[in-house]
Amino acid sequence: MGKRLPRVLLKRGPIRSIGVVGMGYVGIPSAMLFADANAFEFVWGFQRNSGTSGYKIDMLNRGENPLKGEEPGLDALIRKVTDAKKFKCTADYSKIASCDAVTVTIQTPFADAKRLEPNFEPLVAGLNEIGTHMTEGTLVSLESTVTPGTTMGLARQTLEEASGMVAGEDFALAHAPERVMVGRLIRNLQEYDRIVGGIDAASMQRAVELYNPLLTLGAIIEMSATEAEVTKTAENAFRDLQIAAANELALYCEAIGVNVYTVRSGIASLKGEGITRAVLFPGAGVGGHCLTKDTYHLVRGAAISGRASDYPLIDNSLFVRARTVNDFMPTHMYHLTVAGLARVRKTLHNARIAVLGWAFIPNSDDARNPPSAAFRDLLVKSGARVMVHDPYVRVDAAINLSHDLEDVMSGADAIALFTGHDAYRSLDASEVKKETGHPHPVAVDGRNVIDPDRFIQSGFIYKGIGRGDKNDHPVMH
Ligand code: SAJ
Repeated sequence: MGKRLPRVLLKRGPIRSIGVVGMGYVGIPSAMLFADANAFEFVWGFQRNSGTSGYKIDMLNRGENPLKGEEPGLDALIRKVTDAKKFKCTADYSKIASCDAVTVTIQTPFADAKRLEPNFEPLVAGLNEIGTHMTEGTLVSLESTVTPGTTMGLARQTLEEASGMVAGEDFALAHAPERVMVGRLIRNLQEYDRIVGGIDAASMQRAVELYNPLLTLGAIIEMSATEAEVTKTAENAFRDLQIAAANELALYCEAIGVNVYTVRSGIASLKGEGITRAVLFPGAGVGGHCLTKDTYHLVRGAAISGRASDYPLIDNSLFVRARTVNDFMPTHMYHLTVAGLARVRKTLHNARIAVLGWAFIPNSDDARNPPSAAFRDLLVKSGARVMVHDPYVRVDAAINLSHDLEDVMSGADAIALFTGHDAYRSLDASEVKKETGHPHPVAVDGRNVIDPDRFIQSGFIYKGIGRGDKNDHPVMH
């Protein structure tokens, strides 16, 4: 650690002004919480004035919330801090010169996940802007989910080249990954423990000074910047792995003709001191913006670290295998649909299939990387006509997405449940059958939301993920 940085930070004094780069699901709530904290005087929200998201600048400056979906407390907080003139959104990155601390909340998608090719372009562009304008003693805190090694590598190099300064000597650098979830952004930022990884002790201390005022129930957990990057990507890789284990168990139970949910609750009964069996839920696949990419960031960290090790790179990684299992589930739903139709001597060619649920999580409009998309592609390739329903996701003619459930189910040879929206839990089997107009429509349940016996009794051909006990039921006439 450089000797100079502690002196530089002492001279700069406490953090008073903060810059948050990237006004998205993470940047907006954190900027508002920083602005609302008594410890700080002012927050700049930085947003590129691009065609797709430039509109957020004026909205935020009018005290309006550009994020879709319900976010408890956020609307009021945006109005409060803009009225109090403690927050302003701008596309003018030169204001970074007045910020004591700058957090970076820019998305880090993959260009090609399977080939471990991330798209760090937006991140590097943001870091260049920061490097160009930041002043001595600034703390830069990278919050985006990145490949382990990025903070000490690409981020540090970009900031040093753009600023002509040295990290750990002239400016502080840390990685403090976000753990927010749609629908509970504010609460997560205040109540979850915050992983803070400084590149050195002085950077760590400065980052703790920045994040402490945000926390109500959460505590700061200190570690190195690279350990923080591994923690974030691994916590999602582990969740993906647990889901994959549940999915493989479901396929197993179908193979031997038993009910995976009975087995699941049997396993969960083994508990007690130090015993855990976190069996998550099998389903039609894993979507969203986190679990679908963070495993590849984790594995890529080992691939680019340059260290010789026994780590089983991408082809043999357990975590990547889990991704393959989860990505197979929409194909399994396709196989169940084909098998269901075959029982009434139908094929997918010209069949009408109703997909119920496009959002990747229940009761949400978030449709990032939805497993239903892979399913729809397979159906279209097989010559089926696909109608999609989702009560939350906006209507989309390109995928025949309608909010009219009756219309979507009308004439359907099969319905496939992809999202566990509450609305689907109350579907009445005889009503649905009437809508389809067929004596033996197929029902494929990817989220365990319908009662198999009710649908079977009504004449449906039922197929459910993990329902080996029901999937070969006799057809009721
Ligand atoms: N899923 C299953 N079975 C399960 C749980 C989820 O198939 O038992 C599927 C969901 O249907 C969805 C996908 O996995 O398609 C992802 O679901 P998720 O609940 O993990 O939601 P995410 O992607 O929003 O994950 C976020 C993560 N949070 C952050 O990255 C900050 C994750 O770490 C959290 O554990 C998760 O929220 C959460 O617990 O809500």
